[in-house]
Amino acid sequence: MMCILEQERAIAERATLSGVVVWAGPQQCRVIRDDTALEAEALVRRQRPVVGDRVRLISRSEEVLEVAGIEPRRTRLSRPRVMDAGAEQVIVANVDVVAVVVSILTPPLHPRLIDRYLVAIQYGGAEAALVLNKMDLADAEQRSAAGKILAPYRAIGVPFFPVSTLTGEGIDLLRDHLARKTSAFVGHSGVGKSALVNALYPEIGQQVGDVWKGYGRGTHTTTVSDLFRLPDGGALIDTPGIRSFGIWNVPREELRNYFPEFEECRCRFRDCMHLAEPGCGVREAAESGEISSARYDAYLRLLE
Ligand SMILES: Nc1nc2c(ncn2[C@@H]2O[C@H](COP(=O)(O)OP(=O)(O)O)[C@@H](O)[C@H]2O)c(=O)[nH]1
Ligand SMILES: [Mg+2]
Ligand SMILES: [Zn+2]
Repeated sequence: MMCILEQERAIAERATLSGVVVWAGPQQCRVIRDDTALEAEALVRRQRPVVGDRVRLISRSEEVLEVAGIEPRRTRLSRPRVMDAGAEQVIVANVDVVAVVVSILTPPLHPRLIDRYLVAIQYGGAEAALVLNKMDLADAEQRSAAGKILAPYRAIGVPFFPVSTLTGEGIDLLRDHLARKTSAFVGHSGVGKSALVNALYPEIGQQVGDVWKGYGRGTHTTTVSDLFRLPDGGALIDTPGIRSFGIWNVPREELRNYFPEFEECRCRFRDCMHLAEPGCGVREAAESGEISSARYDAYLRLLE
């Protein structure tokens, strides 16, 4: 019989095994530790590990590893659960950059999704980037129309990358921006998130084939997030396409903080919600075109 102290020490020793979650299923996850992929059961009370999480593992038996705990998340991207809007769904954890991917055509550009993502990204503590893919499909006129639609995001300083995975346009600049960081690609299905991973790091396509063989997963449609480690120490996370993206947990009075352009309007009311208050500087700036009225409308819609 081990005394309690010995038992605790043994558990502590076993629990020092830790790593990063690269794939998370409903009850299991895959954790990379050094260069080894480990399968672990993930039944942590209430909190489920997600891709990007650092977890501590414990061996429950000779063969079975179990997630014993999740390290506090440095950043996160969350949304309300689809089937249970009162609960949080963390999409990725501990990313430096969340790159919102849209395509210039097919599917058409929907900037309102970008507004929601930007709020959630800032709220979760990561940096945002905006990737406009499939530039090869667009003529000069379509390019300039997209440029106008996306101008408000450039105006607030979101790094912007027009790219084509087909021609390679803009891919080097994007790779430089993401170098040595952990980044996640998010956006609608079909915009080219998985194609981007391949265009940025063709050798990862190889990794997909090698590492994930035998797990019975489709090769092309991403149904869960995957984390790919990069040769430079960074990582890329490919996420499944989403139909809708809602804001999780941002209090109404805080929403305005995630629209950086409002600060420049110098609304003279300190606690202004920038709604219908007479003399509101933000409203006036939106009416005069000093800030984007589409962004202001997006704010109003999110407040509702
Ligand atoms: N024309 C064009 N098609 C692209 C480009 N990038 C991806 N695609 C196509 O868009 C479709 C969806 O790409 P995929 O990477 O699966 O999108 P995801 O759902 O966001 O991961 C595929 O048929 C790709 O071949 C691009 O730069 N130009
Ligand atoms: Mg995909
Ligand atoms: Zn105001």
